Amino acid sequence: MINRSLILALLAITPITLLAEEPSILAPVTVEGDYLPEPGVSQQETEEIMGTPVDAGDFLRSIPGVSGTRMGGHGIDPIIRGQSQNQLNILLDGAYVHGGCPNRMDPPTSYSPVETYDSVKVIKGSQTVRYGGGGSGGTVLLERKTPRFNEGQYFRGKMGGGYTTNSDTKQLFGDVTAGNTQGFVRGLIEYQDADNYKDASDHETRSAYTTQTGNLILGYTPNDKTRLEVGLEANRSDDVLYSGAGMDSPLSDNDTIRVKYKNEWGTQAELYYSEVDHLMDNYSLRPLTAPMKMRVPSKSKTQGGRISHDLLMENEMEWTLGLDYQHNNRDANRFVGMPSVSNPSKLQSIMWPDVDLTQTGIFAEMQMPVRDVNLFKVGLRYDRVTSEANRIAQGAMGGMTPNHLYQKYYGKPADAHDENNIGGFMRYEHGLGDEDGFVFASLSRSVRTADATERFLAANNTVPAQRWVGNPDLAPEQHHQLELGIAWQQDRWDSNASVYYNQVTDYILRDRAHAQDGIWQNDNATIYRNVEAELYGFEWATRIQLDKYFSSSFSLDYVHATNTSDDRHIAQTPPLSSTINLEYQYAWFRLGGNLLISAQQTRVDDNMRTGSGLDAEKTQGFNVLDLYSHLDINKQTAIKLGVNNLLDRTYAYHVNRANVDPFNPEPIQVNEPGRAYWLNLSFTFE
Ligand SMILES: [Cu+2]
Repeated sequence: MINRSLILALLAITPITLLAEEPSILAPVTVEGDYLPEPGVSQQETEEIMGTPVDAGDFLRSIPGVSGTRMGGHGIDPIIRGQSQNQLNILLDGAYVHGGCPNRMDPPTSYSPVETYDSVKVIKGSQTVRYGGGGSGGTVLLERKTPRFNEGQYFRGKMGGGYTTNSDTKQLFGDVTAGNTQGFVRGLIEYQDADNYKDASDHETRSAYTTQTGNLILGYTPNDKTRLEVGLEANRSDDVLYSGAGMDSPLSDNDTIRVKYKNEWGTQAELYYSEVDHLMDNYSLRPLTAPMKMRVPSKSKTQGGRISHDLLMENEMEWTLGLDYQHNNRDANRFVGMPSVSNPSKLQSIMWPDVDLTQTGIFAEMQMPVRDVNLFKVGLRYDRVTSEANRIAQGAMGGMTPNHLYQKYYGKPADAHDENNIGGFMRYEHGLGDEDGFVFASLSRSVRTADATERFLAANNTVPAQRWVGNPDLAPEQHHQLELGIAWQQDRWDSNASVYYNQVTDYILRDRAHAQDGIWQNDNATIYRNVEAELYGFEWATRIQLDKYFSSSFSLDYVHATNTSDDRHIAQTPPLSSTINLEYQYAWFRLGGNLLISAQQTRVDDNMRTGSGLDAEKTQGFNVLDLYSHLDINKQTAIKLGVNNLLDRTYAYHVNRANVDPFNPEPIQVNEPGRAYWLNLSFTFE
């Protein structure tokens, strides 16, 4: 359960912070309304969603510059600026939910049906230190913002559903809030059921899933600026099929509890506890083709909190001071059995040997105007990180312990590990005189620690290439980034662009053991090691209002990633890609087309004998056209209708998953769905 001492400690801090800071407070700072689109920042209201995204990862891929890997129908894992997994800080309504699958069948975004959130904010790169250490690639905030009821208002709600052909996806959701000015009760539910889809070559792809979400939020809102919320959320994913993996997942259950508080003096506190139970096997949802049955039950528990305080000083200097804490525990076992047994029970590997990872941080951010038109921002954070694994000496099949594996591949057993990490950023925005726009330069350092998989994974196998072993001695990844950008706006045209250069010390590279000292040159076990790396790229987005009815937008993004220690390409780097959009809007009607163009990717690391073999291959470019429409029938009812992959192209994103199926370790690119028509209906009431 939730660590009681943590809650008490955080609660104890609240009044002290208040007392200490109260005299200098003028008002809490809020930024709202129309403002210049900031380079690298996008905020989307989930009302604007077109079609039925499978999960938040699927939705994020529709944002220019965000890519994602697909292993099946569900659980798309996002990539921003060539960075993924723990290089991104992903918060689900303030909470960290670290998935339960050692093979990332369930990234955090798989527990977040977008319809149950109010907005999705993506901050690319390192522009804030508020949401935890690391986040070198970016921060994704899925947010629920229940508005306070006005006098005489007691009820609001929205219900809807959707259908997508091809995968025969059926979706229903409901969002109902009741209360008054003093408080509210909000209930959110979502249900989705999908069959396998066919790619455009008419090949059926194992991608079916069923997901259900229920959410109850109780809020106390004594005035506009004070609120206390308690949220209980349950997510259930059942019978999720993965064509890109050697196993499927009969169940993934996530429960999350959140407590949030903010007051009129600018203090905010959030506490959360999330628990994931995940199960995957290679026989209950597919015919057994492997020589042995395999079953991997696993668990991930995360608890944490954040308390921060905003101050506006008399010289318009705005400060945010805060403290955060996060503890994650992960445990996973792989059991095997003969094809004749019903429930494999022989412990073959301790995949996650009861791993504890604790991060405690303090942070400060400040921004101040300089001569009215310029802005200076600075942030600094310190994190204390400790990690240890508790089952490293326990024997699995053949008496093999996790420690034996660490010893074999890194020359020593695991030890408790700690880090003291310092990160921060500095950013200067220079207003462009009369024109509405600015240029900026920023420098940042972000430090991300290795996760349970990178540090302690211990999957054994008699065939070396099918072993997968974490490195207990990994140093944290240190990103040093320089970013230059511009944003400007004229009456019909706005545009923003940025270029960045990221020099990474101790980049955590997933590789093969042949490069390790003292390891047989043909041992291709999956290992992790620190290398030097260099990532650079650019993003450009522009939108133009052509006339009263037509608007168009264009985006272009690119990242170039190199392991400079070995002069090798970094695997899983998305290619140059672009989106072109044209939209017509007339009062209650909107019609648009979206073209995604992806270039070929030839900078790959696709050979496990000489490199990591994590890329499936060099990938051809593709382009895909989607059409959408939105019709407001009346104030309450909206219909959306569209078609994805109109030209029925057979294609797969370059980025793919690594297949850790011991019987078939080759990475597989999973084709995207062929042409699919979709319909959404929603009904709003008050
Ligand atoms: Cu799994």
